[in-house]
Order: sequence, then structure tokens, then C-alpha cells
Amino acid sequence: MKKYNFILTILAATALISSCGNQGNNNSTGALASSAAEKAYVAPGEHDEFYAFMSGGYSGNITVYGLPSGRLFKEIPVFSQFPTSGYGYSEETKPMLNTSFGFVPWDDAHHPDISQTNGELDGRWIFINGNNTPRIARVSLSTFETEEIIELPNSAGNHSSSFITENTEYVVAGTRFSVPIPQRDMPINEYKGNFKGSLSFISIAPETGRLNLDFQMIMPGFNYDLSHPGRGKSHGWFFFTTYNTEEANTLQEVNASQNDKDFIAAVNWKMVADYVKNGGGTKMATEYAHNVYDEHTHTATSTMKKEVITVDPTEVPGAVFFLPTPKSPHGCDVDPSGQYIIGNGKLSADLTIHSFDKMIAAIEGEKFDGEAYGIPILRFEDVLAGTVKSGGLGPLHTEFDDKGNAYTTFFISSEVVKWKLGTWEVLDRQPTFYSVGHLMIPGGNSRKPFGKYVVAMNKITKDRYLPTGPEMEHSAQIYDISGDKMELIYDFPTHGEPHYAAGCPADLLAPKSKKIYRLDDNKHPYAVTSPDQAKVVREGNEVHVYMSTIRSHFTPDNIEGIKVGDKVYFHITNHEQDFDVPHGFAMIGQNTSELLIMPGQTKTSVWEPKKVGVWPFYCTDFCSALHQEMQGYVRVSPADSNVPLTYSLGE
Ligand code: RUQ
Ligand code: CUA
Repeated sequence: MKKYNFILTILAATALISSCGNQGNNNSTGALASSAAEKAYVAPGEHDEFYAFMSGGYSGNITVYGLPSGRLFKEIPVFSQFPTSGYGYSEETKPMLNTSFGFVPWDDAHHPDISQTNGELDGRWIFINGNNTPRIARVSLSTFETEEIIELPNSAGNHSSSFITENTEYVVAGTRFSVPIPQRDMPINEYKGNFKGSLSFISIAPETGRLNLDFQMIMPGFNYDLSHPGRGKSHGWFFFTTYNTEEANTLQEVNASQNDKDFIAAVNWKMVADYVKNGGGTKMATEYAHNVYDEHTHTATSTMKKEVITVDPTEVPGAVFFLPTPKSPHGCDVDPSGQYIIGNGKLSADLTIHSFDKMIAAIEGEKFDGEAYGIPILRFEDVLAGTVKSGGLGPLHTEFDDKGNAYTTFFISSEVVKWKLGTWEVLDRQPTFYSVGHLMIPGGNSRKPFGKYVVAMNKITKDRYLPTGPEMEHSAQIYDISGDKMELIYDFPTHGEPHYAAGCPADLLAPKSKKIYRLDDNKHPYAVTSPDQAKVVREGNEVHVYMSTIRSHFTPDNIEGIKVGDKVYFHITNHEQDFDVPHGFAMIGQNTSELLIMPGQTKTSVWEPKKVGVWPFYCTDFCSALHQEMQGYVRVSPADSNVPLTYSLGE
């Protein structure tokens, strides 16, 4: 009831704001507003219709929400240490955050994308990019855990990432900041002609999802901002927006806006992949980490790779072309049919739509308008499908529904504009609150969108919620788009800075969501499969505690004979085989986070006791009526003591 009133209040406020000057808003108060509230209302105990996976931006993670309720279900740690579960703190997961720069416990996550089969969401995995220390992660959509992270050498500002080809052949990543390749000590003002941008094609093993950096294209030193795969007729191509084709290296806000047009780079990746398969490309020595988490050992390993195959685009004639696109485009989106490629000058009012068929015809007719570093430039007029005279300002990103409509966000004029593919007419517009970046329609980046809701993700929150000091969480709005006009139905705060998001129908994931890890399938080397196997083993000054947990007991619960200067490894196996019964583990003064151990799982935490005494540990997750009793003690004696090692098995 409370929430219901809250929604009404928001809707009333919306109507107020839009009535004072904002463009044609067709929300109103009264009866209409209450039906809008009903549309977002998911009754207690009922489930949402869609999952929404939002990137966490500078939180480094992914958050999982329900649509249309806007309820937060989970935060999945990906690139950032996460004390809530012990990700990046446990011995098993620390290797996930290893890089060629050492342990990097954070990143800036931008664009999630769900795996596809025949251009439709298949719900196996979700991929996301680390922008700062270039990495791509693969997250399982049955365990909702990060299973793999691959670092990308020769890359910087890994922004035009991570997008999936229509049969999940490749996850593709581009570089926003061109850099010297290979890296070397050189003057920054010699950027032009010397810095390069790499486009990475990471193959995905069909069964396991295992990632392999197949090849990198070494492109001219532009900024490759965003990208999307071709699909349907354009499957086999990939499109990247570029800016700073001026190759300026300072005062970019001015110097990178000199050219009237930048480019969309069209890359025939199938052609390049064949070229590489047949021995093409150059092996380059480099270094990058490849980290894989094994669900059976519950343990990640990190391997340092030493080599990558690079491809000079001029070596593969016919594989790369530049499509002129108005000044400094940002988003690069492809419609469900694969015919239209949308790239908008981000300071302009008009949207530019390129035609895939026209592009192919222009390539076949060899109608070029010069070249850049040996890459042919097509003529703007030859590839242009149409222009949307939007009346908005600052177009960024476009998504699609299943009825031939496109929805574009406008950062400067704070709105979503709905328009028709093919006729380019504007059909509707709705204000957003405020300064919208990306938007998301479930499946909106595939051949089969589910055009029921669009979520707008905003950069500025201001007055939308109760103030919380100088910073507010970013706001998002959900619009019902099932009718002719978009209708704002809900407004909710997000976590971190969601750039992009990916959504899918709940029934694609919910039935196969994992409930427990099977204890008899636990291959962790320190697992104890029954409490009577629990033990404590000393090896020099390392002590290994093989511990088991079940409601409401740790075995062993008391340990004596530990000394200052020891390194104590608690290997804890959760013996529960029930859904949603994790146990936690925390030790006083330990220089790390707690662990949250899932049913059937083993996790390890290290403790280096510094002080003599008797120190308690306890379960952090309120797991049963006797949860408060779920605790134990470790007696720590001086380094030279001869207290024997003993432990209680609760006999
Ligand atoms: S960004 S607001 Cu995708 Cu990182 Cu456009
Ligand atoms: Cu186990 Cu609380």
C-alpha cells in the first residue's frame, strides 16, 4: 500500500515537471496514473516478468533487477572485490582479479550482453567489459557467478565492448584510447600516426563458454567508442563508432571535434577470422592474464598468456571500410533485421541511419571517397538510409522493439524518442529524469526483442528521491511501450552507474537457476564431505583447518595450539543441500572479508593471528533459530609455546 502511494506521488511529480515546459508528455494524473502504478506493481510473492542485468559502472559489478517492479535481486561481483560474499577475498577467487599489472581489485563495468543462438537470447551467459584495466568477463546465468575473466593486451579504455555475435562465436572488444602498440616510451605529441587502436575478437567455446583471444586488429589511432554486431543479413560484420579521427592528443573536447564527420568502422570479422585460420596475421609477444573459475573445485586459476595474433587491416583487402558519420558519434546500434546501422553525432539533433545493403553495393561498386591509413572510405550519400529529424538534442543510444520501432535517448534534452524504422518519422517522445545515457528493451540487441518495457538509465538524479548527501544513486525509469505511446510507470534508484543493461524473459533463466552445489560433486582439494573428516593439519607454520558447517555448528568449533606467526587457512565446506542456506565465516581481527559459503561449496579464508589470546569466529548469515550459537574459538599462544595442536569434533 505504501509503495502504491509512493508511485502515485512520483507520477504526480512527473506530471508537474512535464507540464511546465517539457515536450508532449501524455502521462496524466488521476485514473491514468493509477493504472500506470498497477502496471509496475508485482504483488508480494509474485514474480517479475523479466530479469534486467545492469552494469554497475564504477562499482565494477552487475546488479540484477526485476521488471517491471524495479526490485533489486542481487549484485553479482565481477571486477570488484565484494565482501558480502568474499569474492576477491577468498583464496579461491583472488586469482579472478589477477592481471598483467598484478592484482587489480576493481574496474569500471559498462556493457553487459547475453549470449545468443541464431540471433536470439539463449540465457547461458552474460558478458561484461572492464573499461579501465581492459578485461572481459563471462558470468554464468545458472549460478549467477563470474566464471571467467580474460585481460586484453594492446588495449586501453575497453569501452566498445563487450558485444556478442549472433551465435556467440565471438565476444568483441574495442579500445577507446589509442596507445602505442606495443607499449613503449615515446613523446605523447607524436601520437598522430604512431598510436593505434586495437579491436579484439575473443572466441567462445560453444559448450563450455571458454574464452580465447583469437586475434586483434590493429587499427588507426582513433577512439573506438561503441560497437554492435551485424545480425541476420549483416551477420559476419561488426560495426564500431569512432571519434577523434583528428588524432588529437590534447584538449580533446575541442581538438577531437574538428572534423565534420567521423566514421563507423565496418569490419567483416568472418573474413578476418578465416584469414587468421589460414595462417594469416603476425604473432606478437605480450602478456595478459586468463582467469578461470571451476565450478567443481570451486576454485579459480590464473594463467599468464604470452602471445597474441595481430592483424593489419590493410593485409585483408575487403575486410574493413569506413562509413562517414556526423561528428563524434557515440552509440552504434543495429536493428533486429540487421539492415540498419545507427550512429548519431552526439552533439547533433538528427539521427543518421546507414543501410547495410547500400554499404555492400557501394563496396561492390568500389565507390570510395579516399582512404585513411589504407582503409577505404565510402561516400556518405552512398550508404545513408535515412535521417530522423528528431527535434531532440544529444542523441546517444538506440534500442528496438518487435514492431519495427526504434527508441533513441537524448542526453542533452533528457528524453526518449520513439521513431519508425524505414519512414524515419518521430512517433512519440517522453522526458527522462535526467540526462539519460543508455536505454534497454529486453532482447533489444538481438533479432527478437520483447517490446513491452524500456528502461532509461540516467546520469543525473537531483530531486527524484530523498537527498542522501552530495551524491545520489543514479535514477532509472521504466516505460510501458506496449501501446502506441510510451507510458512512464516506475522510477527507481540503481547502484553504481549503470551504463548499459541487458534484459531477458524470466522463464528463460528461472527454471535453470542453480539451487545448490552437490556435495558429492565437490572436487575442492580441501573439501570435507562429512563432519567426521574435519581435521586440523600443521605443515611448518602453515595450519590447514578442514572445517565443515551445518545448521548450527562448525566442526571443529574449538582449536588450540595455534601460534602467533602462523598462517591459518580455514577451508570451510557447507554441508547443507538445501536451497538458499549459505553459512558465513568471520574471525576477529582478520585482514580480509567474511566468506559466504553456498550449500555444497568450499571456500578458504586466511588468518595470520598477531595477538596471543582466545579469539572467536562466527557464522555471519542468520541461518537458523540457533544461528547465534554458531560460533567457535581459536586459542593463540606465543610463537615459542608448546601447546599441542588439538581441536574439538563435538563428540
Ligand atoms: S556509455 S551513456 Cu555505453 Cu559507457 Cu553511453
Ligand atoms: Cu550458519 Cu548462521
